[in-house]
Amino acid sequence: MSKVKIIGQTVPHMPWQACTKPGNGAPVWRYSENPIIGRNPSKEVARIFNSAVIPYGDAFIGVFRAEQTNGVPYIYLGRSKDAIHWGFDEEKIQFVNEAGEACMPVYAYDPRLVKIEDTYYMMWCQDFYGASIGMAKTTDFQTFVRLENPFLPFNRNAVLFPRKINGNFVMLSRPSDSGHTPFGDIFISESPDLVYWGRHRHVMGKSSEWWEMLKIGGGAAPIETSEGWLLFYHGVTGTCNGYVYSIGGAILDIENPSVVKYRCENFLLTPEEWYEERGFVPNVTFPCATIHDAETGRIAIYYGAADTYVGLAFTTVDAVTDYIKEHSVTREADTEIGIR
Ligand code: BMA
Repeated sequence: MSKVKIIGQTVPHMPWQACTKPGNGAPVWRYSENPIIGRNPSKEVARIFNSAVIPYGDAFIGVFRAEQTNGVPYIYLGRSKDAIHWGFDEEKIQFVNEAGEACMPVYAYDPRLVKIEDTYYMMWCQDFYGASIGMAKTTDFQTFVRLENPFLPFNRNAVLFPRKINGNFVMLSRPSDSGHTPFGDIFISESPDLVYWGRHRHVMGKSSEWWEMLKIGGGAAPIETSEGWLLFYHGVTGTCNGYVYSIGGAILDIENPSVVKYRCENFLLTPEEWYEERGFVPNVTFPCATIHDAETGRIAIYYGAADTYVGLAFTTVDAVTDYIKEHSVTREADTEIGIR
């Protein structure tokens, strides 16, 4: 039993591997068989990365960012018994509107997937006169009904919390431009009905740490714990040779998640392995989901690697929250209720 409690379901069949190769810092270690999804994973799909998975029945299901061989990103459904070996549908997800009519985005990428009560919600980045957030819901992974686009363009990296807070749906997002955005802070918004969004607050911004000096963005859906909402996010730095994407960690207040309780000054994972450093876009580790077990406190982090592969890393709720707390540096902009 862990010291810090994960509030959520038990997932005894979740993927797990004890640490055999400790990293030079945070208690987050890679799966020895990474990457778990390689190039050309299915028909007409060149690369799968930046994808979200979730327990489903006694197995797992996921929504996968698939770069088609024609260069257009779309979201495909995948299934797995062990959350490591995945099979993918040959057809992309077919979205419909409330009337059941086809309602396909022009392109779709970087999906996240969250279960709230009996419904699964996915959100992704799409074209709405520029980069912005798309949303859909499903209860059976057969019919995917589009919801209203929550925000105006330009925006990316939307992540819904896995339960309502004070009666409202709550979502992180990262206002951006429509290109390779050279700025970006994480904001939070509330909605009573997933149509009308408001009470926008600032959560946290880039910091003076080298690995998140340029921009940050929400990653995996926050994990509810007895210490607060555990958030794995991405932090970006600029080099003379392009951006580098690392994974960071923070703990947000349970009742008011615009307040950052702890924020780790060190990255939790940064590109080091060949599949993170070499690919379509080198030097990217981009977290989009976790699978976690309330009984053991184990956490599996799914991250896109080099815009080419999917990697898997592990930690435990005790180890990672201790590390985040021991190395926490928060600034006033993190701890204020972000209204100005
Ligand atoms: C971001 C998004 C991600 C991608 C990253 C690195 O702007 O497009 O999908 O992983 O850039 O290319």
